[in-house]
Amino acid sequence: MLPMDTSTLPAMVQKPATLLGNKLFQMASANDSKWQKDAADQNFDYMFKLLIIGNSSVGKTSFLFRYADDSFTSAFVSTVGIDFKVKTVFRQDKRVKLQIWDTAGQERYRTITTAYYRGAMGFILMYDVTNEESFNAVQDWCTQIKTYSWDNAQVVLVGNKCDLEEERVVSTERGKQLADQLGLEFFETSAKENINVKAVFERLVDIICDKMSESLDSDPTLVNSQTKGTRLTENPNPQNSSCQC
Ligand SMILES: Nc1nc2c(ncn2[C@@H]2O[C@H](COP(=O)(O)OP(=O)(O)O)[C@@H](O)[C@H]2O)c(=O)[nH]1
Ligand SMILES: [Mg+2]
Repeated sequence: MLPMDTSTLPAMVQKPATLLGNKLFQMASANDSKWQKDAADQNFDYMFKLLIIGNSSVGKTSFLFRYADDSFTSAFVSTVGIDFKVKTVFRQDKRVKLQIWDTAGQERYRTITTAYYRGAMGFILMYDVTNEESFNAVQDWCTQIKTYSWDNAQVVLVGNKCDLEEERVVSTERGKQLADQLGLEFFETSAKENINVKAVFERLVDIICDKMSESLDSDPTLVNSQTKGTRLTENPNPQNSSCQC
């Protein structure tokens, strides 16, 4: 059995003071005042770390602000210094705390530090329906997820800016086709008009919860046993990733 490195565990944890998330929680709280504030609310059953990835300017930051704060600004504000936002949702009788990470401009280089992927349980892979290049980059982003994330990470493909119908260059059909090909669920959204934003997060949480129950059904000791915790570590070459790319 490999020694367990809890720093690489996905955030599929129960209360942070308990079980496998303990070390992860302590590490984050040491450096981050936002985290300390939000961590004070320990009234949740699960915490999931989610990432929004995709080319620069597809609308990731806007999407996060729309969901977390219900706000939108048409000014392009380059993402600097924002690490994550926290939001708690109720799904399947569970109070699920979401820690949603934005990419802080790193996406410009199409490579994001592997530390960013560490521990993520879900990804929103976003392109812009008015930008062909962002659509063509989806495959690359998918490969990055497959390479750097936990093998059970769940991914939803999102075509954002669907409010800009006249400027659209990627049809809904092509989006769906690519999603099918990659084995992902698919949504078209508008952070501006608040179309499908909540639906994307809720669906992602649901598929993570379903995946978790499947894992727990097949091995109920998975979450509760520290010794079996090795199975939750990252796998750089996943065999059963939901992402088929
Ligand atoms: N029309 C429209 N514009 C959007 C939408 N989402 C984002 N934008 C705009 O697209 C630009 C880039 O958005 P931003 O969230 O900074 O993209 P990021 O680089 O992926 O974080 C900004 O000018 C936003 O106002 C949307 O759903 N519809
Ligand atoms: Mg941004």
